[in-house]
Amino acid sequence: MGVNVAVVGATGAVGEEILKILEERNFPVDELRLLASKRSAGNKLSFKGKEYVVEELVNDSFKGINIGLFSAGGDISKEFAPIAVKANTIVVDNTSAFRMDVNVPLVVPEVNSDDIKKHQGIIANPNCSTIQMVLALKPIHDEAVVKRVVVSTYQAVSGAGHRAIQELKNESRSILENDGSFKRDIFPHQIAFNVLPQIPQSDAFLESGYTSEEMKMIEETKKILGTDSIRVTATTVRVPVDRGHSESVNIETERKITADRAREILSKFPGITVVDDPAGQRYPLATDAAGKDDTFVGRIREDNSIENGLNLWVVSDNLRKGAALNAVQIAEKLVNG
Ligand code: NAP
Ligand code: 3JN
Repeated sequence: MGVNVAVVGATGAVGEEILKILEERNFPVDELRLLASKRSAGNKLSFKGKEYVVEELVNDSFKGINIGLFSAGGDISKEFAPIAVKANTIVVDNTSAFRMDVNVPLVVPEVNSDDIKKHQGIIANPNCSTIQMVLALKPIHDEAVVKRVVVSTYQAVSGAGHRAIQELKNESRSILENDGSFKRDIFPHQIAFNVLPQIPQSDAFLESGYTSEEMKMIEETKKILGTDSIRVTATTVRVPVDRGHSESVNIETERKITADRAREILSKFPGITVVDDPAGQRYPLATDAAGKDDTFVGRIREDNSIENGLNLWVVSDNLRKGAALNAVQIAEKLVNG
């Protein structure tokens, strides 16, 4: 039997990717409801060759819906996820609204799929930068116990939605053509031909000097790996890349793990492809990861400045494994067990 699915935020960068992935993976969709704001109500989106009309998200939107895939921002999730749960819809939430709630599992299926069973109506999808990092950390943690992580991210503009992708294109064109027409809307500074050490672009910094994106990586990693003892520090950075987040991950472990052994266990881990051929100048690239499902790991080498240290370069498609694919994989686990 099929599943009745609602996609909340269906017209967004993540929502559109969810539709693509449901179709590609032949998710057993029976009824499909596409929900967004009043602005896009009436627009048409296609799924498996059929056109669907986008509806405005309202309190009644979840009648008869089994699974709701939410990606319309935290405020919308806070308001409508409880309404959906009351209507017997299981919510897979792509926002930060419930990620740190003790009653809400935070899941990367390859890492902690058993946590799904503890859900009380809502399952949270982690932040994109966390997902790709914990995938790489998990096999190393199981082998050598991760003590500390120092991560710097290089995040694509698509992480900030449709309008951010357009802003990078428009600003790049305007600079190249020197036409002076460009007006900034999303990013606080020039993003074209630049690097901004601030994600998200709209929030103020926290009193600690960290951004909320950095705190998400720190807190979510502990929750997914099920330990408070991993110390994480993060610097999250926006780069003028369309799609694909890259991360430099420095790891300190309790036990020694050689680069060869790390290469071996990472290459066996589901959802990871090792691309690590320095002689051939082959390493993970955002342009190669875009459109792919796997998370790519390379530049695997020992950090000789400490006793048990390792450096990795980790790249993944932020809209796929970082958001839509991970959410659909959770939905698949709900359906297939
Ligand atoms: P986006 O391209 O700007 O799309 C936003 C979506 O939310 C659109 O479908 C929009 O509908 C809908 N929306 C906005 N206000 C709404 C309202 N009042 N009622 C119903 N729908 C509304 O953004 P995006 O990149 O897809 O991201 C959306 C959200 O997903 C983010 O805010 C974030 O919480 C989450 N996200 C998570 C990750 C992750 O790391 N897991 C990554 C990226 C994003 P309209 O077309 O009607 O405006
Ligand atoms: O900017 C990125 O690369 C990822 C952005 C994720 C994001 C954007 C707006 C709101 C989130 C998130 O998933 O943490 C949120 C949010 O839900 O807080």
